[in-house]
Amino acid sequence: MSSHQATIPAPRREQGSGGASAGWKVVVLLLGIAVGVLAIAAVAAVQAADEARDEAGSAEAASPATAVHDHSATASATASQSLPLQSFAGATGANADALAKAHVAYDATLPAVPAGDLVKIHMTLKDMVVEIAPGVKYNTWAFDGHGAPGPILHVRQGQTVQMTLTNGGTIPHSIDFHAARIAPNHAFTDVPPGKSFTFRFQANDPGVFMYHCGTKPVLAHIANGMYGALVVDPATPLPHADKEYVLVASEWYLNGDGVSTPASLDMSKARAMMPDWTTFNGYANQYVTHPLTAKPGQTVRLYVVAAGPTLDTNFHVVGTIFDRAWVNGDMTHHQSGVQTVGVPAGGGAVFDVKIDDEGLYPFVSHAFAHVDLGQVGLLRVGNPKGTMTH
Ligand SMILES: [Cu+2]
Repeated sequence: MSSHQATIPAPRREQGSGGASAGWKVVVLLLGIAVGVLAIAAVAAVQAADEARDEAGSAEAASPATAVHDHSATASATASQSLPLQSFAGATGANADALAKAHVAYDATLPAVPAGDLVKIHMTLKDMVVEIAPGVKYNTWAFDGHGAPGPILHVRQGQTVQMTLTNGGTIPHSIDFHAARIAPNHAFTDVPPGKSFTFRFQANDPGVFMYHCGTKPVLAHIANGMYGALVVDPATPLPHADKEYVLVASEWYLNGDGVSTPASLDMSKARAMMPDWTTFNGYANQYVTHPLTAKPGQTVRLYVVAAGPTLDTNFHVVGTIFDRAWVNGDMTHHQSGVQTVGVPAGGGAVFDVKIDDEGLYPFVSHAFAHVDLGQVGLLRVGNPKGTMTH
């Protein structure tokens, strides 16, 4: 993987002889001119980035032909300047609406619990290009060959999970289950390309848990799509729910707009926590175009994981209040009448809403930069007329 080096060692000053002083003056003069030119370029780049963000704010951003900002190359020219990072927020393919409609939304439906005491899971990792927003392609490392997040897993408290990871990629990877109490140095070990590794753990703690690749640098592996959700049902069943959906929140950091050629990870932006897109289940706004559904009066259970790699999700459903919120995935008790719940990066929570009135109910991260970047969807209750206007 490509990792941009953020810190550059300061230039070394050589201990020259006195006869070289005239030469040093010329060098110092040239350096002074170079710093001045770089400062002007930096100001221009900041202005350009601001303009790009303004443009991105308009819904119909056509494919902007913006060049990839090579931070590592530019950074090597100067030791102490912090350089502007270029945002590709909102930059989609030209026919964004048609592309969004054509996109097959990630199926958020919670799958059934497999029968038996032992649940065998086999994932084959693949390097693959996926779409993360209309017309925006990204080079992911995909846990199970279908993009990010990886498959939704569902077991019951007390079942044993047997996990086999086959590495079909080009660098080592691993899998870390937050639901497991197990020595990470044995279970979450790196699997070399072409190899498989199997381990078992008993899912004794109910809740909704993140799983992810734990290979260093973890920031890069999660940012490249290596994450997913595991739901562990309590042995004593929860109150009945009519619909159960799983939402994995995450953010993407792009080194290009991804429109003409697939983007890859920009580590500088990942470190700076400056995402281009934030999503539920890997694709910006997909449940706005393809809403989750329920009938009036039904109880909808939402399992939410914030995969990050870094940012939290402030989960909220517009137009209703959580009837039950199992905060932090603590299934021993729930809160009631809660409006917004913070789901920390690497954490999860479970929410019940019962909505009686037909309508379109947006679910969001109420940290609204996330909505602007794509972490929003709709719960369509009944068959309301019209569309969401805000
Ligand atoms: Cu990995």
